[in-house]
This record gives sequence, structure tokens and C-alpha cells, in this order.
Amino acid sequence: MHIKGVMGALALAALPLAMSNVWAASAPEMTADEKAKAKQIYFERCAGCHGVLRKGATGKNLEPEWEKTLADGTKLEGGTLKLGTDRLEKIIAYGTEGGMVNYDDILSKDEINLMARYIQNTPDVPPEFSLKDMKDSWKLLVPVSERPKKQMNKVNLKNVFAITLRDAGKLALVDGDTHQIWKVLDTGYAVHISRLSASGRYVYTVGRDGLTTIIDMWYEEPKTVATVRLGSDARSVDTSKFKGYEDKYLIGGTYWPPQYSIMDGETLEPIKVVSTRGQTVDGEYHPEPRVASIVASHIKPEWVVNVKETGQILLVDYTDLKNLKTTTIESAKFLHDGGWDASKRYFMVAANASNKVAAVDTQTGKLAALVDTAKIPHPGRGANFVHPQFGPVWTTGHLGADVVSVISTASDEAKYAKYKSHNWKVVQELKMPGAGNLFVKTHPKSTHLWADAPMNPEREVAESVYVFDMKDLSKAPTRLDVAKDSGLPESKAIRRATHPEYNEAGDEVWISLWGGKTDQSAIVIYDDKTLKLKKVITDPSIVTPTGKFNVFNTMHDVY
Ligand code: DHE
Repeated sequence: MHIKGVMGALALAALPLAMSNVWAASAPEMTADEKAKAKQIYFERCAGCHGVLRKGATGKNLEPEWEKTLADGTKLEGGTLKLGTDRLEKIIAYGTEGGMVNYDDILSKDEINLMARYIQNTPDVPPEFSLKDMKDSWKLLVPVSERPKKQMNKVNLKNVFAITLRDAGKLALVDGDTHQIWKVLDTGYAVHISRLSASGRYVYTVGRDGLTTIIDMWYEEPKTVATVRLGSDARSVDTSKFKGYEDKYLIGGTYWPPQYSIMDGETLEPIKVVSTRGQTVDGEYHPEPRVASIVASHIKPEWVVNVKETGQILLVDYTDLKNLKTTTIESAKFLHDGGWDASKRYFMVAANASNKVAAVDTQTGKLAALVDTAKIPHPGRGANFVHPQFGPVWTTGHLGADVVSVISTASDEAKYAKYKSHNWKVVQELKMPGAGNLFVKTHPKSTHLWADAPMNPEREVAESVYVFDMKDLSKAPTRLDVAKDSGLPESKAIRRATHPEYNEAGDEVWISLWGGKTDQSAIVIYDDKTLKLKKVITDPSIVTPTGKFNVFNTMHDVY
């Protein structure tokens, strides 16, 4: 199943150079057909963690041969050739304690053998993608002048949910007031996130394959009005939200090529492409610094662009695209996902392989702190609340630890001055039943903090969500068995309960029950106050639902 991409971290042998043997092996031969098939599998399952050039990030380096020198001068070397086909097959099939998950339930024996051979060969370098390539891919399906001048439907747009139907390559727009599926639209493959225009009229999606779409919700039924390709591997997109720039620009980030692109916000016409290749925070050149999360500031005409491999956070000023001004802030490797603190002055981003969260002060354009956390923080966008003992806090779950970390923030300093000494520290760790959390969520009107654990190997844990009572955080969380509550018959594959998302009013929480491609999946809705089941949305069109984005909460970064 696709989720395996998240933790694909091969534990490859590393030996001090003095002890090593001369490389004896040569890469196994492969036919052109085998290579083409392996390349596709690598893109779908492996590249997210190991990188296109296989230099490693969340996952280990997968080059045939590599050497590196540690800070103390020790030289190390390793590589897939050293491990050989048999050992690699075992690692791919059964995983490792280092975080690589097993693929024996996804890939056939032949495919595992194919991949074991493929990664001993030199990585293929995919083509670059220029501004001209983007322009050639751009399709303006409906010019702005031909679009509705006012909303042509009666749907409460602010409470619509944009739901990724991952393996179907589609997006469902669901009416949050009636719980009815409003429209299912074609998108790129495995849309990673949806973002909203500042006006709340347009939904933007970005597929893993780089295809970006803009959907106009003012029609009687939502309609895709333009598409463009950003590159061959993408994860992030956001709009310009600052006053005077509403709906003006869109920015998209790509894993391959490593760059970000700026487009017209209403037509997606490509305007500018900026490479992120360059030096890491350790001073080494990196050829593949992928663009991870991107968010739009509410307090300045800027985007925060987080570059994974370099650990550099870019504040990109969009007031003058011809003379682009960028502030580059050093933080830590490898930057991944994150969200705003309650004041929307500080952006909190996970440097997951360093077990740190970087807090960027977007007002001063400087790093406020690097906070040490438990293993592999994975916040999604995180969750903000006022802690009874520590004041304003932002929380993150962890892929690699059985806790949710509560971090004190400097939000609204005048009001919360007495908590200053706690700022930028983990003030509490809330115990989860195991590791494997991906997302946490709360809402200003709620007293609950929701956490999922879809990557946990235990079915019981992965199919449930956990709800903490923020009035008394010493209590264990309440477990809600989402798979059972869905009423769907038991399935062979684990159906992962993931990505809690509030409705506009902040009184319902929507959970994706993410089954295999051929299983029936569901969206399971709970009453936030009583934690009772409210509604289950199942429909043959609900295929592999993952991320859900409520229009109002996404527009205003409510979490
Ligand atoms: Fe995600 C956010 C990258 C695997 C679902 N994911 C993000 C972001 C990045 C990212 C950079 C932040 C985007 C932003 O805010 O601009 N994700 C990656 C990967 O590189 C990784 C580890 C492996 C891969 O090959 O993609 C990965 N992600 C997954 C999944 O397997 C998930 C569970 C299902 C899927 O669609 O593939 C998944 N990622 C999500 C979701 C968000 C996300 C739902 C948005 C969270 C939010 O609330 O903002």
C-alpha cells in the first residue's frame, strides 16, 4: 500500500574506509522494460524518502556506492552494491528497525527482486523542467472573463471539505453542512494537499506527479478552470494571502526538479521558476534540495518555503517578482511539514531527521529557536491551544515516538508574559499508545486535541484516533475505534484512520478511514463535544481518502 512511502528508510551498511574491501560487485543487468517498471515503482514508493538521486533524506542513501567524512574525520563508505541482491530483497520485503517498513504485502516477489537489482544500478536523473516546459503544459480551460461573476450555487462554501482520493487521482468536494458529496473532480495523481484562495472561491490541488489544478466553486457545480504541471514530483502549493494580493499569485514547490514556481493565481499562467539547489546548513553542496512545506504569511506579502535537504527556510517576498527578494534562514535538516503558532507570527516546521522543530519569526525574518523533540516530529500543521499551566502552546505528533510534544510558543507576548521562560521548550509529552502518528488537530472552540496513529504497525492502533482532554492533560486519551464505528465489514488490509479535520463551526471532526484501493473506505464524522459518532460517508467514489481541507479553516489557518 502507498503509505509505505512515508518511512521507507533502508538501514544500509556503513563501514569505516580502512576496514572496507575493494568494491567487487557490479550492478545486476536489467532489460529496458525491467528498468522502466522499476523506475515507476521507485517514483511511487521510494523517492519520497530516499530522493530521486538516492542521496537519502528521511530514508537512507541508496546509491550503489557512497563515501562520507564525519565531523571527527572518520571516513565511511557504503552502498547498495555492497549489500547485494539477497540482502536488499530481505530489507525491502521485511523492513528494518531503522524505520524501513515491509513491502512484502504490496510488492510481489518478482517486484521485490526487480527493486533490489534496480537500486544497485546508477540512479537515472530525470529531466529538468523549465519555465518553458511549464508554459507548454499550461491549459487555461476557462478564461477569467468567462467565469461566473457571482456564486451560482447555494452551498455554504466556507464549510466545504476538499478531500484527496489518493489512488483514484481525484478530489471530492463534500458539503460540510449536509454531509453530501457535492462533486468528484479529476486531479493529478495522489493529490498531496489542497489550499484555498484568500477569497475562498478557488481550490488549488497539487498531485504527486506535479499536476496542479484550480477549481472554481462559484459555478453551480465546481469546475476545473486551469491546469499546469510544476515538474515531475511535487508536494506543496499555496496562494498569496496578504491584503492587496488576494488570489493574485500561486506558488508550488517540487521535489523534482528541486525548485519552486510562481504562477498567476487565477489562471495558473507560469511566471517564474526558482531553483533551490545549493548549500546545506552544513556547508555542503546538494544537487536535490526538495521543496517541502510552503505557507503564505498573513502578516507580510511573503511565502515561507521550507527546503528539505539544505535545512534552509526561505522567506520569499512576492511584491516584486522581477526583483525577487528572499531571506534565507538556516535551521536544520531535513525540513518537512509545519504550521503557524496561534499569533501567525511564528512558523513551526519539523526538521524530522534532526528530531527538532524550527520556529521562524516571520516578523523579524530570523530563526527564533530550534526546539529539541522526541524522534521524527510530524506535525501536519500542528495544533494550537492555551495550556492550563504553560500558556500558548503548539503541538506535534511523532512518527518515531509514542508521544505528542507540547511546545511553548511566544504568541501574544504581552498577554502571556508570565510564560516567557517556557518559550520554545517542550513543556509536556502526552503519551500515545505507540509511535506512528502523522497528524494532530484542535480548534479554538474545542477543548479536545485529536491525534491519529496510522503508521503504527498494530491494527487496533492504526485504525483508531486518540482524543486528549485539554482541560486535564494528565488523563489518558479516549480511543475511538474509527474502523469499527464506520460499520464497514472487516478488511484484510489495515484501514488507517488519519488526518482529523474540523468543520467551520469547530463542533465536528472528520476522519479519513483509508483502506486499500479496492476496499471500501469512508469519512467518519464525530461530534467534538460528546465524541459520539455523527455520520459515516461511504460511497463507491470514496477511494483511499487521505487529506481533508475545510475551506474556512484552511483559508484562515485555523488549527
Ligand atoms: Fe505528506 C503534508 C511530504 C507521505 C499525507 N507531506 C506534507 C507536506 C510535505 C509532505 C512536504 C507539507 C506540504 C505543505 O504544507 O505545503 N508526505 C511527504 C513525503 O515526502 C512523504 C513522506 C513520502 C511521499 O512519498 O510522499 C509523504 N503524506 C504522505 C503519505 O503517505 C500520506 C499519509 C498520504 C499521501 O497522500 O501520500 C501523506 N501529507 C499528507 C497530508 C498532508 C501532508 C494529508 C497535509 C497535512 C495538513 O494538514 O496540512
